[in-house]
Amino acid sequence: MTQVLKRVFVYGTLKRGEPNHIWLTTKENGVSQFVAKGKTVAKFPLVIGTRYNIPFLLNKQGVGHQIEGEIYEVDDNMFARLDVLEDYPKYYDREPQVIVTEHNETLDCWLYLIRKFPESMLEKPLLTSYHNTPEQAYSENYADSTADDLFNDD
Ligand code: PCA
Repeated sequence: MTQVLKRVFVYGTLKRGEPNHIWLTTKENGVSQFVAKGKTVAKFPLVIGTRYNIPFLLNKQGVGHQIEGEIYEVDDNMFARLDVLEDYPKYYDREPQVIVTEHNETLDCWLYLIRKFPESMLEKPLLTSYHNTPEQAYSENYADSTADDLFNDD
């Protein structure tokens, strides 16, 4: 049976050139195909937060900017691996959102977002696009912390 692929919109560390992109290219994780670059139709606050410099798309639609990212089609195995990376549903949640591609098509895609966050997160710079930099380097050593711990020690 051929498998129905799911569309995922990535805006953070899963993008090309960013620290977790390897999850999408590791064959053992399953199938992923790049579709197009795109941006959310809705505005969202995208911030870099905690001492681990994690990109967070906060669930507060209408605040911030349309967020730039990349669309991938993934099989169920890859989708399950991404859920592990994002610690869904404990840490990031996910929901379908409308994405407009660089070719002006609109596509429904899954995206990961944070539903429970301290209001102080909204005082950080609201980004249009995430990029990992040495000045604010992403660290994956947050694996042992819960979302609440992470936000508390920010
Ligand atoms: N990875 C996911 C969500 C945030 C992150 O770092 C992404 O790139 O879309």
